[in-house]
Formats: sequence, C-alpha cells, structure tokens
Amino acid sequence: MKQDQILQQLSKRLTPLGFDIIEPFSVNTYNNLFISDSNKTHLLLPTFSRHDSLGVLIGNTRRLWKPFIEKYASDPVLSTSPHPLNEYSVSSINKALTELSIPSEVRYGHHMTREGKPTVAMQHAAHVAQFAHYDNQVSFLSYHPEYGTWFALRAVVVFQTEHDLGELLQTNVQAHNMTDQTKRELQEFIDTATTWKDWLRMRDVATLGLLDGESIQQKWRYGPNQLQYHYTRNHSFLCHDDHAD
Ligand code: B12
Repeated sequence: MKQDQILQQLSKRLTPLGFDIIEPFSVNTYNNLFISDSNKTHLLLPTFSRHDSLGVLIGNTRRLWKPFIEKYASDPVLSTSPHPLNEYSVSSINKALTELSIPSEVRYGHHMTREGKPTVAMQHAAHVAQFAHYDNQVSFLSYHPEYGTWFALRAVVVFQTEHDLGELLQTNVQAHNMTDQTKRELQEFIDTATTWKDWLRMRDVATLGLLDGESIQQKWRYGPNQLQYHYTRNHSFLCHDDHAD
C-alpha cells in the first residue's frame, strides 16, 4: 500500500473517533536527532533494517471529546479503566492498525520504559513532520498554525514501507513569532508554576501570544470538562461539554 492510501485508510478509521491529526514523517530524520546521544536511545524508533521508513503521527484536537465521552459512557472496559483516555487511544489505534494489516510498530506518547522514560519524543516527531513547531527553549510546548497549543499527541506508527515525502525531509516548520514580553511571562510560569491552573494559564498565555491568538483560543481551546480532565485526571469531568465539536 502506498503512503497516500495508508494515510487515507488511517484517517477513515480514526477521524470519526476523534483522532483528527494524522501526519506523515521520515523516521530517519527523526532518529537522526537522537542517534548520536547515548542517553537518548530509548527514543529511537525501529528501522526494520531499512534506510528510512514511513512514520505517522497521530493526535487530536478538541474534536476527540464527543466520540470519546460517548464510548466511555457505553463501554464497561473504558468506564472502569484508571486511565480511560489512554485506553481509548490504544484500543482505537490498535484496532485501526489490525484492520490495515500492514507490518508496523506503534509507540504511544504515554508509555514509559521500565526506567520511567518516554518511548518516543512526540513533540520532536511533530516538528519533523512539519506539523507543529516545538519550542524547546522557553515554553516546551508545540505550536500549530491553526490550533495553537490546543492539541495532544497520542502515538507514532512506523510502517515497514517507504515514505513518499520527496524533498520534505528537512525540518523547516515555521517558528512562531513570540514577543519578548510573552517569552518573559512564559519563563516565569516555567520557574514558578505549581498547580495545574498555573500550567493551564501558561498554555493560554502561550496561545494568546500567537499572531491570531484570540481567534485560536476561541475556536480550539478545550471545553471545560475536557480541560479539567486533561489537567487533573479526575474522572468526575468525564462528561460532555456543551457546544463541543
Ligand atoms: C515528561 C513529560 C512532561 C514532564 C516534563 C518534564 C521533563 N523535563 O521531562 C512534565 C510532567 C513536567 C510535563 C508537563 C506537561 N505536559 Co508533558 N509530556 C511529557 C512527555 C511524556 C515526554 C517529554 C519528553 O521527555 N520528551 C523527550 C525529550 C528528549 O524531549 P526534550 O525536548 O529534549 O526534553 C526536554 C524538556 O522536557 C525539557 N524540560 C526541562 N525542564 C522542564 C520543565 C518543564 C516544566 C517542562 C515542561 C519541560 C522541561 O528538558 C528536557 C530535556 O532537554 C510528553 C509525551 C511524549 N512522549 O513526548 C508529554 C507532552 C510533551 N506534554 C504535554 C503537555 C500538554 C503537558 C502539560 C501542558 C500538561 C498536560 N500533561 O496536559 C504540562 C505542562 C508543560 C508545559 N510546557 O506547559 C503534551 C504537549 C502538547 C503540546 N501542544 O505541546 C505532550 C506531547 C503530551 C501529549 N499527550 O500531547 N510533561
């Protein structure tokens, strides 16, 4: 199956479940970020003894919430899980991959090694995919031109197949223009944040500092229940948001 067909098939299965971010990237370009650092080997993606392979980044915006909550309410496995959203991501993505039946390996953003280290650097993958600029200097958040910081990165899949990215191998995703004032505010949050409300305020400040910040906030900021569940993991927020997409 060709890259376009793979992306189409994944999208057909995952977008209705709320995973509306499906982006291809070069596994070789990603691995090159970590290959010469012996402290980062846990982040390397499988190569299947190939020079390069097709990687696919899977994530979501606020559109995840409605289908997730519907499934949560009707599925006893999810509703008794300690981490229902992670469980939903794993079961949805694994099912889609089984149906595709192309040799692949998946890494989830929330899975850790036995030593408690992440098994994939999702923000670096998003940067290499030219999907979102990773600011690894000040805010440690990723920025998408349309969604701002309001998206989550769930998994990457490495397919045992060539990618078809042509010249798009270099990571030239546009850096956003952050004013010095926003940088100072964000740095202050990084230095002093203690509660989840501080982290949330920081994400608001980061998004509002973008060129179309106000309209991005209005359109893409998570609804109240989605927000509070993300930041507190408290199951009492696992219910519909009014007017959510
Ligand atoms: C570990 C982790 C954290 C740690 C970071 C501390 C640390 N130094 O490891 C903690 C628990 C503090 C954290 C907090 C949050 N995280 Co977090 N986190 C991750 C995770 C699992 C791995 C990050 C990583 O290690 N990358 C690999 C390394 C090699 O990348 P790196 O850039 O070189 O790592 C550097 C930074 O971590 C930096 N760093 C150093 N000190 C600090 C201190 C702080 C406070 C932060 C944030 C970073 C930071 O130093 C590292 C080494 O150079 C990713 C998911 C994933 N698998 O990628 C999510 C992820 C990065 N987190 C995410 C989010 C949303 C958050 C929060 C906003 C709250 C939340 N969980 O919802 C907060 C606040 C972060 C912020 N910038 O405002 C999102 C980012 C989405 C986006 N649009 O950018 C991700 C991708 C998860 C997801 N499901 O989407 N996180």
